Amino acid sequence: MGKRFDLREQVGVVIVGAGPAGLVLGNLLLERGIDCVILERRGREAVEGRARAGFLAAHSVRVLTEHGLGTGVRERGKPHSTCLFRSDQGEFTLDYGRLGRREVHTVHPQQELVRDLVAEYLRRGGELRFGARAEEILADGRVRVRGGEEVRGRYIAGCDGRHGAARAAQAARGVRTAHRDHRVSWLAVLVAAPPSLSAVGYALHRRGFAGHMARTDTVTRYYLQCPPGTDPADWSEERIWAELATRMRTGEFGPLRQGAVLEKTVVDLRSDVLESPGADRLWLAGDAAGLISPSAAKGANLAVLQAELLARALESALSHGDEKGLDQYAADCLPRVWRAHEFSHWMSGLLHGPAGDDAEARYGRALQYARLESLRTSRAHQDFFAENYTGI
Ligand code: RFL
Repeated sequence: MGKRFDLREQVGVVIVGAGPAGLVLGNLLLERGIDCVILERRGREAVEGRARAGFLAAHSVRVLTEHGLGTGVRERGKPHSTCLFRSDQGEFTLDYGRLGRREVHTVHPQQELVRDLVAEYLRRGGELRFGARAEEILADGRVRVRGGEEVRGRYIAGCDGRHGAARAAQAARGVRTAHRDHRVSWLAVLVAAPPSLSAVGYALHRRGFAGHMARTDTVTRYYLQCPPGTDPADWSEERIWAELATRMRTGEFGPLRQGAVLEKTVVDLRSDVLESPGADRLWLAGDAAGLISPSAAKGANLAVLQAELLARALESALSHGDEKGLDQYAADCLPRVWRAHEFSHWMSGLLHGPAGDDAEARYGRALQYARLESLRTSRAHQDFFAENYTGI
């Protein structure tokens, strides 16, 4: 697909993984005249059909636009700037677009972004091999692909997510990971119905958190907090709508627009960060370098940011022989990543109260409601929220 390199030759950069990180990186490298090849273990249809994120930060949109990748986002994306919080204390909206740096999100489903990026990468003449699973990444720049083939790169960009070969290679080198299991899971549901609210909806409830997020005019994402280990098959459509109605207090605030459930998966809220996103020939970006729980919708945005920084560093290494930029990549990434994690963790504390009714659970829930009340009433808290929610 696209231009074919003789893969026994060395290419500038072998990118492993065709998610947002790998595809943005590939496009940026081609724009800079650097040859690269993307290896993706799945087929094209699976890659382009995988519904995950939807909220692009202003910085991500800027990166896409500045590098000729913003047509789809501009044409089909919708600006978004309001959150709505519900609890037994009532509801309030937070127009974060009018606070902080006045930055807003653009709602553009991840699978559409991926489709745009694949098309543009191929249009630019890039080589993208679907169904090519990297089995092992070797220190000398070779990547062993399932089926026995080897691909060689001056550099390898590990953009293959949390369970990919790049992480395994980093672990084998002794790179450590900082990790938090939030001990919370979400049933993530995609429904064929228009959004029910004009805002992102966050509902706090004794039975657990429920969330509402627009995706397109005809598709909406809902979340229901559920115990870790939940089997999505235990959640029938009736049960999903009944639970959403309870937690989103539709009796008080009005019904949800219902439609067929297109997809339901359980996401365990976990976060981790590799203490180093790379060295020598192997550099990681996106979920491969660190996984962030989806509570603040940061994952895809961090992937775009890291791809942008890594493209710049790889360009100076390959075009000017200057590898200092690659060390700088680590130094530039980690503080931003940690700030995103800190806010994501803060959001998780806001959205998830402890279960049960013992003294510790009651204490934890009271803190959760105090945080919500600060957000409702304090301009300083609202500014903190706006800056961190939209920033990256
Ligand atoms: P991806 O998207 O997982 O892509 C990695 C790619 O690598 C391939 N791969 C391999 N290829 C070759 N060889 C191997 N050995 C390979 N191993 C894996 C995979 O098939 C895949 O195509 O990682 P990337 O590019 O780092 O992008 C990260 C984002 O996808 C992720 O952070 C976000 O989706 C997280 N996320 C959200 N982020 C946001 O910014 N805003 C949101 O609103 C948002 N909502 C979400 C989310 C994640 C969710 N889930 C399912 C965890 C909602 C959900 C439900």
